[in-house]
Amino acid sequence: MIRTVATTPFTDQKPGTSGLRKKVPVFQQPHYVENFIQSIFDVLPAFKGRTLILGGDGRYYNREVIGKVIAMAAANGVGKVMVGKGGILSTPAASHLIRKYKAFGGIILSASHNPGGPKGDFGIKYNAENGGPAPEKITDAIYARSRKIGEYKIAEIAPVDLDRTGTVEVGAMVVEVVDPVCDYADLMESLFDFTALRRLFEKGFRMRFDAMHAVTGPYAKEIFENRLGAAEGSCRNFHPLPDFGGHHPDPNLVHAKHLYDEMMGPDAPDFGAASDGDGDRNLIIGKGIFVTPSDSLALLAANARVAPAYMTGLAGIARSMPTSAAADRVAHKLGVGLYETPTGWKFFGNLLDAGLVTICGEESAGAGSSHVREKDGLWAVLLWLSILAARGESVKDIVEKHWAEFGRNYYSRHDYEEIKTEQATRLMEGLRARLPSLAGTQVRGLIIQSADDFTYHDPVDGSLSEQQGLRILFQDGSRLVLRLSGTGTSGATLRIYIERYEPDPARHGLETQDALAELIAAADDLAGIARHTGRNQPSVIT
Ligand code: VG1
Ligand code: CO
Repeated sequence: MIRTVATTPFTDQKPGTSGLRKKVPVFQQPHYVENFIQSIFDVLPAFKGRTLILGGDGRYYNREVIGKVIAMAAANGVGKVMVGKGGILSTPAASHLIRKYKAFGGIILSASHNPGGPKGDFGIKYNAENGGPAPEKITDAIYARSRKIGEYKIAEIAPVDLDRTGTVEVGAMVVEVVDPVCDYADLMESLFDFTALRRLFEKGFRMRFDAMHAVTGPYAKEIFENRLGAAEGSCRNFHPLPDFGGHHPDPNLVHAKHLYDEMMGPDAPDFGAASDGDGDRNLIIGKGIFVTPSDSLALLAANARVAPAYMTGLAGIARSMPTSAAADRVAHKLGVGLYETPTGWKFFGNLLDAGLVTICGEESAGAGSSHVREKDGLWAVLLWLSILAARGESVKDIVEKHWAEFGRNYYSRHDYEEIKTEQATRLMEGLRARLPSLAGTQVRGLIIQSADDFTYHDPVDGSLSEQQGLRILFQDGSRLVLRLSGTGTSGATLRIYIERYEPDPARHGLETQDALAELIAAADDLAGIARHTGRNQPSVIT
């Protein structure tokens, strides 16, 4: 039986950089989830009778919301829901299923790298038919609808057993519970030379993969240990837990410090990697060297031809604006286009769909390719392994040779988390107002060449996205970027991206924070970070 339930709108259901993210108790308010899901169905074009992909990163409240979405999909005329067993699907795996089974879209339940648990974060994201996060046109429409919604439809059904694969009928709709790993692992096997990778492990290559008690555990076990023969125990923290074991599933040097310490230690394996809550990010650490995500993107692009899927070369490379220009130098050498987009994977979708780019990446530990429409943590790890297998050199040697050839983009991001929203707004507005007068002036001995607020013109659909980050470009090619996070769930997070290019190989061995010290000081002079926020240092440095 289908019920139509009267409801009143919430005013805060505006999707951010990657879907709607809030604290769990916010989602637990009566009608909150239902309103948002109905808003999605209300704005989508014809989907009646078609397939919806559904899954999440397994965090607290995942199963409850899966149940609600199934009941609402049945009431709204969806033909079939394909849901990962246990309600689990990594974000890249969901993207793949949407494409493979020609679904009209997918609903992914995740707050990615944010902590989970009853007081932690939760999130809902809609992905479109191409497998990618809905573009702003759709998320704006969902938000507009959520502010007017007066009722939603839900079917009264017996709960579906999510722990048993197979097909059940739910009213006029079919629910298929699928193995979340198999199709994705097959996709990886189609892109990379698994025989060559197996040989690498046979020769004694040691890796450590930390799934951080998040969604990639079962995927990593299957791919690295079962299919590629990495030693048992190569994957760590591989049981997905609803609260990620009380940790923060963010693969960076703060939250994956244990991995970093191991990789810097005397008995370090050859290669270390980790992924985030929903499996779309990657952290890469070699023996004795951390690879910044911006460098990793450049290296993956420069060496991609070692993998069968990219043997014929890349169509182009895209990076988010705050990501370092290391990839630009690679694109230049390869003679392919380089596209600079706003932060968030949704902006890569059009470029990938139009065949303009093959590899994309963000400074926030995201890299991916045209194989899906999301960033993909395990894909990045597999491409790294492919490069290591083909070149037979260490991560450190490969990175240092890359710098010697292209120069090094020293790069760091400083995050000021949970500052007061008014303070963050005042800081950004103050600097934005001064941007037009900055060109030609000096700060800390550095001459400012230009300053602006990044506007993106999508070359495919012509859409415009404004206010995507304040940029200060210096005459020597250095750069500062400031923007506010669109994924946080309490207060505001200020992100400062700092970059300096160093062509001279004799100066490639500096400590990153030392190499950037002047620029870091310049950022404070320009934006008054300490003055506005009362903080003397960032909460997280990556
Ligand atoms: C952050 C990152 C951005 C990334 C987004 C989603 O957004 O900076 O590059 O695409 O998270 O990643 P923001 O607006 O907080 O800076 V994920 O792995 O959380 O889905
Ligand atoms: Co993520």
